[in-house]
Amino acid sequence: PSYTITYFPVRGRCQATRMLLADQGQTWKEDVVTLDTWMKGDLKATCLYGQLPKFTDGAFTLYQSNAILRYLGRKHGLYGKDDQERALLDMANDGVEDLRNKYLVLIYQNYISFVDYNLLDLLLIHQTLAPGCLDTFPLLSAYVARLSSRPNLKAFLASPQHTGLPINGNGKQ
Ligand code: GTS
Repeated sequence: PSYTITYFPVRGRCQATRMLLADQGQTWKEDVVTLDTWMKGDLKATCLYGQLPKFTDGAFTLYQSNAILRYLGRKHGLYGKDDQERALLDMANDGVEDLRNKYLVLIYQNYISFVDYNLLDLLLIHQTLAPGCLDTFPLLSAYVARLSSRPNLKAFLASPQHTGLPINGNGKQ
């Protein structure tokens, strides 16, 4: 296939593209990027906005999930028949984007409970005991990365209050 999707191992912002391609009888290649690979930073540095998804059609490269959808919409006759229809489709898609952003805030930012701190603590301990132990668990890895990047928590995890304390009292860790 000439199409390649480069993205994390989630549905995320790529599933609409995948659904479009599948429904239109297209094939594509998946270039799956693990969190570990992403964290190395080399790929991020090459991405126009420092983010995924990246989409290629042969030698042509695109970023931004909605630009990808629009490109495929144009290419596969899914983008209306005149300027007014296209304007209405753009309006509807912008509405979907507004909803998606609300959903992303719900999923990635607002849901937090005391259980999250407890689970994060234990997962971080696991990573100390066995670095890489979450590598084959993309959802858990993403969870740890997401929680650890909350600004206040990120600062705390980098502070001596966290890094300066042993995990256990008997010296094992
Ligand atoms: N507006 C962009 C789009 O629609 O493609 C947003 C892309 C984006 O937020 N990418 C996230 C990312 O690359 C991953 S996801 O939210 O789509 O799952 N995050 C990693 C980083 O380093 O920013």
